[in-house]
Amino acid sequence: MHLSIQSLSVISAAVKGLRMCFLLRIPSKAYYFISFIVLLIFLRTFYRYSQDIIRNSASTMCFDDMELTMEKQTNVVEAKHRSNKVSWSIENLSIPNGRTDVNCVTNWNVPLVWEGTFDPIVIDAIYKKTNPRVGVMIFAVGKYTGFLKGFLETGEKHFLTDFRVTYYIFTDNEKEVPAIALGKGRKITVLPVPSAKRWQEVVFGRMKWATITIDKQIRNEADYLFLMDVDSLFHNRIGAESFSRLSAVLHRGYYKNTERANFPYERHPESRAYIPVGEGDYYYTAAVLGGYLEDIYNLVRYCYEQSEEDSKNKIEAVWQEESHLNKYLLYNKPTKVLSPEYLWSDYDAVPADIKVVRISQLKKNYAEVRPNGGH
Ligand code: UD2
Repeated sequence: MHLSIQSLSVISAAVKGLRMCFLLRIPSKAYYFISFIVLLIFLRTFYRYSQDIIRNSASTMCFDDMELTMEKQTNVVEAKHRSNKVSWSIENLSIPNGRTDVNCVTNWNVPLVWEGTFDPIVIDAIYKKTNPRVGVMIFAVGKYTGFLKGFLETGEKHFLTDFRVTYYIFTDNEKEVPAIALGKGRKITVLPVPSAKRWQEVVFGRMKWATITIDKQIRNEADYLFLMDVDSLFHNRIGAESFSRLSAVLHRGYYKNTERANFPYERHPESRAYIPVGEGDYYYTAAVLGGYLEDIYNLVRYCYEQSEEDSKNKIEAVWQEESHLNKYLLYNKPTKVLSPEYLWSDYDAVPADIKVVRISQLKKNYAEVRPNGGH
């Protein structure tokens, strides 16, 4: 009990007065009067004391509330300053709601990444600590140089924006590589490759030139490496959730309504890309791939060597390098599978399970952009 000094002195004075009356045998009327006054003083003191308690507890509550509001505001400010300004701590870890409408894990128990299954701020902050060097290999041969501007400009807005990124542009026409304003820590390296008479040469050639160039140069310059089609635009954030030893993207055309037996794998046993009916988990696109440099190296070298073997036997797999890629991924399982959010297409309507389109393949006039036309 914390009675004020003033209250205590008033009470003790009243008690003293009462005792005096009692000792001096003052007439009973005066005695009752003084008792009444003492009672009043006591009640008043009690009242003031209880008011103090209420005020004190109220002010403690206000302070707590204020702290909570400040904490919330800090979180809001931090959310606004996401990406490289992020300083997350154990207090502001959020728990993603997860998804129940789609499968978020593969049969071999690696993540299948969808919007809603990770916290973009936290995951970027975790990987940012190691400040990885990211390489992106893109081929722009012949008319495909026309896609570079859109790819690079939107990549600068959405692709691993606070990370160190080098775009390796393989092209037969260096002059057509546009000058794009790049963010801090980001650059373009142009690598010459021969022109092609057939588009098939280019798509197979990606595996060959990627293998050669990793050996010659990129191995010393990147930790993570991506391989992407150039005829696409980034529409939404792609961040560190895409990182793993080997990350592959589900092809939008076959991720939910296609029986495994109907996947467009190479079904001719003569091809090195052959996958028998009854095997295979998913059908992956060759248009977006990523992983540790050495894992991507093993993959591109495998696809290059296998397609060379096919070529010696005058075989071209049904979906070119994508067929060999699917064969490789059947026996070398991806350590992360990315949903078709990571490559959708302007040709197709966006279904309800695709909450975010991160990259979308552009519609193109095949006859116009490919050296030998064709679909
Ligand atoms: C599909 C695949 C693609 C590849 C191809 C093989 C998707 C979204 N894409 O795309 O990854 O497996 O089939 O058939 O599933 N390129 C040039 N110059 C050319 C031709 C191609 O630079 O003359 C490059 C360019 O980076 C392009 C990529 O190769 O983005 C793939 O070629 P495509 O886009 O013509 O192949 P497409 O649309 O059939």
